[in-house]
Formats: sequence, structure tokens, C-alpha cells
Amino acid sequence: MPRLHLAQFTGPTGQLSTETTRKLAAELVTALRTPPHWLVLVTDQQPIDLDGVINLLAAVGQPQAIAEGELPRISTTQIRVDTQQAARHGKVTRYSRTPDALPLHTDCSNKALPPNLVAFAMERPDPQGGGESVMLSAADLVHDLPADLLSRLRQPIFPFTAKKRYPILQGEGDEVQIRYYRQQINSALSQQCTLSDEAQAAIDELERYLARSQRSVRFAMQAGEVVIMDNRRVLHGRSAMAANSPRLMHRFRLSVPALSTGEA
Ligand SMILES: O=C(O)CCC(=O)C(=O)O
Ligand SMILES: [Fe+2]
Repeated sequence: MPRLHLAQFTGPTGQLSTETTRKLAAELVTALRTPPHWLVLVTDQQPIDLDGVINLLAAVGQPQAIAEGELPRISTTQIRVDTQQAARHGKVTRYSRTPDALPLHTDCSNKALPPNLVAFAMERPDPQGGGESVMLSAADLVHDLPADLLSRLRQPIFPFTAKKRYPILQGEGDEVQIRYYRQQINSALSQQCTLSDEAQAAIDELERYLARSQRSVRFAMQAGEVVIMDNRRVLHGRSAMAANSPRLMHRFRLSVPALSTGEA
């Protein structure tokens, strides 16, 4: 599993100066542009310094920002079991607040351009070992898929909103990008749009490959760790946890121009 230790960048005080923040941000961009396009940042902080994480992600998003004080927009959300939020109908994001497993997916798969950087900072892991993280890069997945399925997944026939259809796969080789969330497609289908037989068959076949992929990586995040991924090149998910699990994560999303080169 690709790991980066914050301590290698901080001085003895454990503080990140503006200069070292920039250096670490550049390392992160380089790592995220390289297969498998995700990594775990180990902070050793107890509790994790969320402002520090946001500051670092801002530097990844916009290297000039910390100097100019103009921070890129970063969406920040707590991920914990929340029965009230989980019961809200309509929104696919409510699944995050259940104790259920989340199948491999792209965040914001209904957006024209999903944010390319998604990060989860673990504040409090599940003491019973539930809620393990699962990652699968699109490049690894594509290795397993037969050519006829690949070409069907590249067609813009998959509804992610009632009005918009997108391809699931885009780009070639290591540049391959993915957009997929079965629940998002189900949600679109519940709003009066249809799925062709061809698209349905392609999704069913993709699901079978996802379910048995030997290439996905599953691991338990420790307190103080941050998993950072290119959300357009990596699918992520998690295992189930107990209904009363105290697990607490913080989710961050932003668009990082430096990750999007080679994109149309
Ligand atoms: O709980 C997790 O580990 C992941 C949650 C997730 O994928 C999400 O909220 O988008
Ligand atoms: Fe997600």
C-alpha cells in the first residue's frame, strides 16, 4: 500500500511551514498522478489536525493559494453512522451515513465533472474492525475486463441523472478514467429514465468483475491516517460496521487542476 509519512516533512516541532507544505503538496500531486493513483498519508497526530489537512489539500489544489490567501473550494463532511441522515430519501449520499458496506464507487458520479481529489481523514476507527477501506484503480480493473465489455463501457449510454448519460470508462492505458456508482444509476432509473438492454448487460457484467476483483486493496485505516485518491481514476468503497459503531471520518473533496492533464 502506498504510504507517505508526514514526519518526513515536518521539523522536530511537528509543524508544517509554508515551504514544507508546498513540498509535501508537490509530492502528493506526483504520487496521485502515478499508478495506483491513491495513497495513505500517515500523520501520527492524535487527534488528527483537520485544519492542517485542509491547509495541505488547499496547497495541492492550488500551489499559489497559501501565499495569496485564496483557498480553493474544499467540501468537508463528517462520515459517521447517522440514522436520521441515512433515512433521508432521494439523496444517494445518504448511504455514507448507514453502517452498511459501500460498494466500489466514484464520488459525485452524477456531476458533469466529478471532483478529482477525494480524501478521508480517520479520526476514530471502528473498535470492532468494521468499516475497512477498499480501493481499486481503474487501470487495474481494466486489466481484467474483456475487450467487448470495455468498448461497451466506453459508450455514453449510462444514466447517472435522469437527464444525463455518460460513459463509465474514458481514456486509454494508464490514463483511463472511470465514473461508476450503481446506486446513482438506480436513482436515475427511479426518475423516469430507461436503461437499454445493452447498457444493463454491461453493468451486470461489470458488477461481476468488481465483486470478484483480486486487484482491489482492502485495509483498516488507523486514527490519524488520511487516504487520498484521484476520484476519476480510482473506485473506493468500505466494508460494513455495527449499527452503533462510533467510527468517525472526515471527507474532503476538491478539484485539482494539476491532476487533470491529458483530459479533454
Ligand atoms: O466510509 C467510508 O470509508 C467511505 C465513505 C464514502 O465512500 C463516501 O462517503 O463517499
Ligand atoms: Fe465515496
